[in-house]
Amino acid sequence: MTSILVLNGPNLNLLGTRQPEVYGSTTLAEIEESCVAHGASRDISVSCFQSNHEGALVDAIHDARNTFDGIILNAGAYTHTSIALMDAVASVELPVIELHLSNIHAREEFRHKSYLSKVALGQICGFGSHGYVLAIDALKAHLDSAS
Ligand code: CA2
Repeated sequence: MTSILVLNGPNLNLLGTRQPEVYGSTTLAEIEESCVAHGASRDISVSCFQSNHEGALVDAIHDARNTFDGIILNAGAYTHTSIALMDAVASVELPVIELHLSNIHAREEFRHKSYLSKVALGQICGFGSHGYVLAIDALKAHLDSAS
């Protein structure tokens, strides 16, 4: 069975409580439930983890190597700053889809740069919480075509 980790970074635990005009009104718990349910309907095991700490996200990426077939990563603001996360993604040699709720390219200039894009399989952004489901399907299709 395909196994996917959905990994969320800093401040995403606040989803649904503030800035709904930017990030929507769906909570992280609801997003995680929909990811698990969507995966189950397609014979994909989905596990979810969120942390506000860069090192914990690096550890989760390292630990994924022996457990998961791929990762969906919304690294939040670390997307734009973290060479450590970029190096972690490059080191595990798992397919990683970079995910953003908002269209980072249509926002402030500092959000246009992503260290993760250099090492990710691809990027999905601008589709709100639906992006996670799109990413699960894209990752599954990639894994099926690679096997
Ligand atoms: O659009 C995305 O998913 C982002 O990764 C979200 C990050 C932002 O720094 C990235 O540029 C794009 C911010 C997440 C903050 O989430 C909040 C949720 C509710 C209230 C406040 C912040």
